[in-house]
Amino acid sequence: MNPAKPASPPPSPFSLAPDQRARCERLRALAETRLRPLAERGEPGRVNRPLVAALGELGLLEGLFTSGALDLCLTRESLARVCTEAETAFALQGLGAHPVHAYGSPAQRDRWLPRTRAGRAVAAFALSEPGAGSDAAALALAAEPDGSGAWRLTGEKTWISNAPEADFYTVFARTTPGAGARGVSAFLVPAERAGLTGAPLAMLSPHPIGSLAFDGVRVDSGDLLGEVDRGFRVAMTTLNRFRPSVGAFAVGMAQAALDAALAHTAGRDAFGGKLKDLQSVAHQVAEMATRTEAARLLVYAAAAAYDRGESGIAGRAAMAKLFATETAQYVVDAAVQLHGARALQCGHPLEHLYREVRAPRIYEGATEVQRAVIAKELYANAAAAEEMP
Ligand code: COS
Repeated sequence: MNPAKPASPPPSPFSLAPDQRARCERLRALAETRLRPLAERGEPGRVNRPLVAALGELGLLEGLFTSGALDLCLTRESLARVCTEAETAFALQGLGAHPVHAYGSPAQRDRWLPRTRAGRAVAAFALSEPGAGSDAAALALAAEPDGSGAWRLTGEKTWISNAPEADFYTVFARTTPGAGARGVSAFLVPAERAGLTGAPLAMLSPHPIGSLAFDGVRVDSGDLLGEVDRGFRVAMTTLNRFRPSVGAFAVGMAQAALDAALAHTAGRDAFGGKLKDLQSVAHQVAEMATRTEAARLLVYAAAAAYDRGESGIAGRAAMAKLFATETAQYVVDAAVQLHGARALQCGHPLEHLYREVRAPRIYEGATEVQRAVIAKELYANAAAAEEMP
């Protein structure tokens, strides 16, 4: 006799629960009807404030601060399948404001978080510098005491998403020269602070990116996020939370490219039949789908491990980000190839995805940095296992 089937099977780590799937469908519908029209009216390389405000009005930004890492991934994947501009605007609010949420004082949180959630204040995360990209601990933006208990920030940040149009920046600066990662502090710097200027950069990435120049910008203890000289941890723990979700963004783009490839190859006549009837084409879409699903599972697993507070989060987040962003590049490229020249025409969804998919292999830690993080953790674990009695 077959055992009775449970009415509602327990949630599996390998597939989403019905309510999670329903939420993803709702998000895709919202992205289609409410967000994409606003994104299409935006100007490439500029902050799209109506789009950010709509993300707030729809209650999506609230989730950046209240939901777990897996929910964050599901939101990013769902938005990315339909509207990458909405996805990125959503994610940047989280990256810039998470340090305020996690490390800010009550005054900082009260001033900035309600407006960020409502989509009325635009946030940015300012870590990279001309001389400190992958080697983030080499950052040189100087925070020098001015004798009154405050600091003056002097130097430059570059490749900062949402700069120079953001309303506030989480800025990482050097409070102790020569101390590497242990001499960095995080500050919340409002855009209107005297001495802070910026310029947009023309990049192969449709979202706004710019540089910031600090000319003796005054910050005091009320602007600190966390403790003096403990800012590197603020940066790294923020990245631990967001790296799997960059992978989710990539999975969403890969799925969109796969969907486009399936539709095109099923309908396109060539060589006396449909493209899909060619084995080389069928095998190609099978490979794209398999890699996309593997990336998705790695992303969900890393995010779920984060939510459960498991150990080894940095390595798992790195694996998810690395594998998913590299996979998305492969899948989008393969989808372009299956479409032929039409996919390269400006305005084609794949032409857009082809430009979007490149940057995530670099930002929030390049693929090579993710490999370094993973290897470091592997060797540390192996050494710890050896020391065990
Ligand atoms: N989570 C928590 N803490 C971390 C961490 C992580 N993922 N990575 C490093 N740390 C902590 C370490 O534990 C260490 O703390 P203690 O000083 O208390 O021991 C400190 O940070 C320094 O760590 P480490 O010596 O490993 O730092 P490195 O200088 O070797 O740099 C990498 C580590 C390369 C991983 C880091 O510079 C990095 O992530 N670079 C990429 C930066 C990036 O993502 N830029 C994009 C910006 S956003 S678009």
